[in-house]
Amino acid sequence: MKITLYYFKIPFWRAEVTRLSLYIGNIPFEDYRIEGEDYDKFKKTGELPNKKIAPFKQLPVIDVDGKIFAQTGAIARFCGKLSGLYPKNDDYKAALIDQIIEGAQDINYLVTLSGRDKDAEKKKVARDILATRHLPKWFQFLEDLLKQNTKSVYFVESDLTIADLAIWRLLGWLKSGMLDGIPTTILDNYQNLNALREEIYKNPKVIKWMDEVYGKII
Ligand SMILES: N[C@@H](CCC(=O)N[C@@H](CS)C(=O)NCC(=O)O)C(=O)O
Repeated sequence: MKITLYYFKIPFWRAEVTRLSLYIGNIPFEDYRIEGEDYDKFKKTGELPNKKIAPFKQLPVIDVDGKIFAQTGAIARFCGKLSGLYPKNDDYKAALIDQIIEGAQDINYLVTLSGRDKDAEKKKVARDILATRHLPKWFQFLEDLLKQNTKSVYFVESDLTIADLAIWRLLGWLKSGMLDGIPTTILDNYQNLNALREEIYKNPKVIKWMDEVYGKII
């Protein structure tokens, strides 16, 4: 199977969940990072470097043996099944993982909306609401789900899944300080979310990936 994942040149959760899942599962893939002329062409027309058009003119998109498809969750699930980080024959476990990925989408959407206003004052108000109301509410939902799983620090049963990788990367972005109005202390009160983050940062394959690809822990 020949796999090429197309995404921008950043370690954002939408692509990183799949990149890491494939890497952890020792599944070979091309990690195509769109930049420069590829980026300009993609932005104008939605054309990918393989000459196909991205179905929603958004990334990530994956090419599997010449067939392409998009959407973060669909790609992460497909690759999670290959890498062993998403079940093939356990619909309930799959749904428990799906709800986390869908939750990540909801959180991402709230962040996007809060950054849309061109007016600086209005954007500041939106970010204040995000930091003090929306994110704490969603973090608590995730915290409670982690607490309910008594088998491990992960979201579902005993082992790492794509749900953990997605949230780990999403949270890294939210507490990075890159987002105006979102303090780096935003996660300080969530013991289980922090335990999850620490566990993933200790994963030898995650450490190796970051070292090889980014030359540092991010
Ligand atoms: N629902 C899509 C959203 C993907 C998305 O928003 N991708 C962004 C980059 S993170 C993008 O391609 N933006 C360019 C655009 O929308 O023009 C998914 O789950 O993958």
